[in-house]
Amino acid sequence: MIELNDISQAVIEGNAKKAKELTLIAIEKNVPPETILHKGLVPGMDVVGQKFKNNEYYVPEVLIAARAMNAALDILRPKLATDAANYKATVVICTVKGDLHDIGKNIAAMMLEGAGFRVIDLGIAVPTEKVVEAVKLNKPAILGLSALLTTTMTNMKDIIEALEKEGLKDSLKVIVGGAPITEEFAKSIGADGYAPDATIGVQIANALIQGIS
Ligand code: B1M
Repeated sequence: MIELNDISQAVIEGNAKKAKELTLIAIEKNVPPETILHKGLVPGMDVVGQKFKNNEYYVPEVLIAARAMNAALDILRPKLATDAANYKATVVICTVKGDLHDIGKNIAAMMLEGAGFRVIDLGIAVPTEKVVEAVKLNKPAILGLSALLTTTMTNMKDIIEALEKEGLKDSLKVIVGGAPITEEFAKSIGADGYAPDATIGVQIANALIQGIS
């Protein structure tokens, strides 16, 4: 019997091999991918975050744990994906300039894909001009922005201002997320939605595209 706690533990230990193996076993045993994500992997990363905060873990341990988490997410991604013909709308998503944190952004991207969105993931530390370029090119209904640092969250404002300047802001909705982001901050920079977690991100994206159509 696969224990979701063991999956959490593999992330906490930064054991990518074990995290992947246990995720595969859980899938074979028909544990729903959403359960593996929310009851196995994410709680493991929460513990890592606490340990980092309490100076029990330092950057190398956190990095190793993040690799284990991302390795398991790679296995879950296809299980959550929707078939291309049924896409609801396009989402462009990224972590903003100066910020290397991608776990939350990857989860948000995966959950949106699973909910039927076509997701174009620009990656991490994406310069504002690249975001604007990607919006021009892909004409998404939603732009998802992630920032985990108080020093990089202000780059979200720069992106929204750049979109306004280019006349692109009215054609899409911006959802912001990441640990330091709040509803107030989101409102203050002119974002259309604040997603404290990926599930709420999907709910907001669904609500916003209904408003668009
Ligand atoms: Co960093 N780090 N880190 N780190 N790191 C934090 C963010 C920090 C809070 C830790 C702490 O001190 N307690 C702190 C920031 C402090 C601050 O700004 N006030 C911090 C720091 C200081 C740093 C460095 C500066 C450390 C250093 O070098 N001395 C450095 C900065 C590097 C950089 O970005 N330029 C750094 C580096 C790293 C690692 C590389 C080691 C690693 C990242 C690896 C990776 O991502 N591949 C790392 C990690 C892992 C963390 C913590 C421990 C965990 C973050 C995480 O993955 N959480 C973090 C502590 C914390 O957040 N409590 C910390 C799990 C994830 C599932 O949650 O990302 O919040 P989250 O995503 C959620 C929601 O926010 C939301 O949905 C997600 C899923 O539910 N969401 C969205 C997020 N984005 C969304 C977008 C959407 C929708 C929803 O769009 C539609």
